[in-house]
Amino acid sequence: MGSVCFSWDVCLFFVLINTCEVMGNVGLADADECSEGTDDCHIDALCQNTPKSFNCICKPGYKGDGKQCEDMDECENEYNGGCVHECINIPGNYRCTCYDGFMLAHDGHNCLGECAVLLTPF
Ligand SMILES: [Ca+2]
Repeated sequence: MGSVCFSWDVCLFFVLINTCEVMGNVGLADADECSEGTDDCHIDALCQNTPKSFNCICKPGYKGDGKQCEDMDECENEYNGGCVHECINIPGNYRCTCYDGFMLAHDGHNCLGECAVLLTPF
């Protein structure tokens, strides 16, 4: 049985093709930076693997470009975060609280007065 190669030139040609294919595959192979932990997303960002790259997206409640994310202060706006009484900013979220004697409604924003107590004559 003779060699597969008929001449050195042909042999070299196939070696080059193979090398190119191997290198090409390495170049095209996608590394999942997110699962490898080589991404540089912020701790409060979500890493999203894409072909040849990855995206960093700030988690809900955070603002930024993904490399830098900071908590949004939902209470800072003119609507007081939509809270009827008090708004408390917390990392990645916010919550409403009510003055003494009031209960937070199921919608998490309104406050329900205790009518029974308020209407009781002295
Ligand atoms: Ca917040």
